[in-house]
Amino acid sequence: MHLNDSLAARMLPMALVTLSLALLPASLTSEAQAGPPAPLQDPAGLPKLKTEVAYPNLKFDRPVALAYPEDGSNLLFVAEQHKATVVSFPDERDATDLQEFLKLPDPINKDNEEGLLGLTFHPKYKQNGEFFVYYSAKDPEGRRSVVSRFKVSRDDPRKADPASEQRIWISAKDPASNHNGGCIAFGPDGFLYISLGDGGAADDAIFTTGQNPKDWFGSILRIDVDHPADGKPYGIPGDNPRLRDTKFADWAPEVYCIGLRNVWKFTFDRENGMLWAGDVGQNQWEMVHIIQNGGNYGWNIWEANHKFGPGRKTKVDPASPISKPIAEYPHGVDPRYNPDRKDVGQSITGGYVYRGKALPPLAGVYVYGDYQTGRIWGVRARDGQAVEAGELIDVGKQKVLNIAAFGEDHAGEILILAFDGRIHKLVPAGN
Ligand SMILES: [Ca+2]
Ligand SMILES: [Ca+2]
Repeated sequence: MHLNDSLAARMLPMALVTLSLALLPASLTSEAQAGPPAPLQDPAGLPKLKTEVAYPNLKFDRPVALAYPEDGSNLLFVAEQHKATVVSFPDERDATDLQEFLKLPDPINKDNEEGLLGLTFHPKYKQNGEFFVYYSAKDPEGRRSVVSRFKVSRDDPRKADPASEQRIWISAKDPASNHNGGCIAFGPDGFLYISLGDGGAADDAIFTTGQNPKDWFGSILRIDVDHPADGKPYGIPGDNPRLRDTKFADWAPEVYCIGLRNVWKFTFDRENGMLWAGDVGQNQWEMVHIIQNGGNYGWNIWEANHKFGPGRKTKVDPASPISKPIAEYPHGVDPRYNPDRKDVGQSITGGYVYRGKALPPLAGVYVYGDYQTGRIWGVRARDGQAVEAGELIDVGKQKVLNIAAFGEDHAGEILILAFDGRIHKLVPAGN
């Protein structure tokens, strides 16, 4: 599921032309740095794009998640991180009808990576009115992450019923305010997926959880919210690792995969159901993974394709060998990036595989970005391997967006939620 050495060897020297540094495995990085500058602004096969404001009349406060129900309405819903509200509006360029749908009834923590972080609608929302949120609860018991089920009100589709809250999943106590993951989404299997980071601080030192499958931290979890079992508000899908193979006997039943540092965003490809995750690295590398049931993505032994020093004594979980990312990018300054903006990035924001209609050359490309620098990249996978990759927009030519999240509208067009309070979209760059 990653760019292996044999593929890279076959593609060199073309790799330097068609693949960005972001795709080169560690063994080739030094070679690449010795070669000619890679045209990272002009990757073959990918379109040149720019961003523009998608809904000029609407502003949001720290928008961090966008979702909508399959109920025949044309509404989009946005989670505002620190206001702890979900707002909705009609998906029309000139929309002005922005309404509060939900205000979280319980107090939340509001550090940089805390708040209302995740939002998703039940696949049968039209029938059952259920939706789910992920938030950083400020409980008397201490700091922890919560996934709650709410219902829409009986008499107004634009209002949720705050009294309907049912907490269905609560993390263990979490001493640090960062690395909480916070993304939730239903897979094509109808199960709810939850990302939870390594707890926080540096080096995975608090919980040493990356390679420990017995706890929930450092993982994506998968639960069945429709079939509570064993005294819990949810059931365990029968093909979760723990239940499907005795080699996963040590894994917590909810754990779907391990070895992740902090998956702030993951999404499912609406065409083929593949699960893509942007995993935030520590001080040097950011990475994109294609996630598999039972997968191990290496933290804290690896940071993307690079051995991570503080994790050198960590043992790989014996049930699952480490998979490498399909794409990575470095922190700091890289001279091969365009002359106006050489800083690459510091914090990945995972996006979506494009399945819209407005940008045909982008079809099938996974689009992701960096919160700090506003760069936006694309990677196209074939048979689980990267075949095209590079930057999609020229950040030297436009305002830098602090990209908190990507979204996907009803038609599959990609939206960008930025901390300028706007939702942006991708359009052709023109000449
Ligand atoms: Ca934390
Ligand atoms: Ca763990």
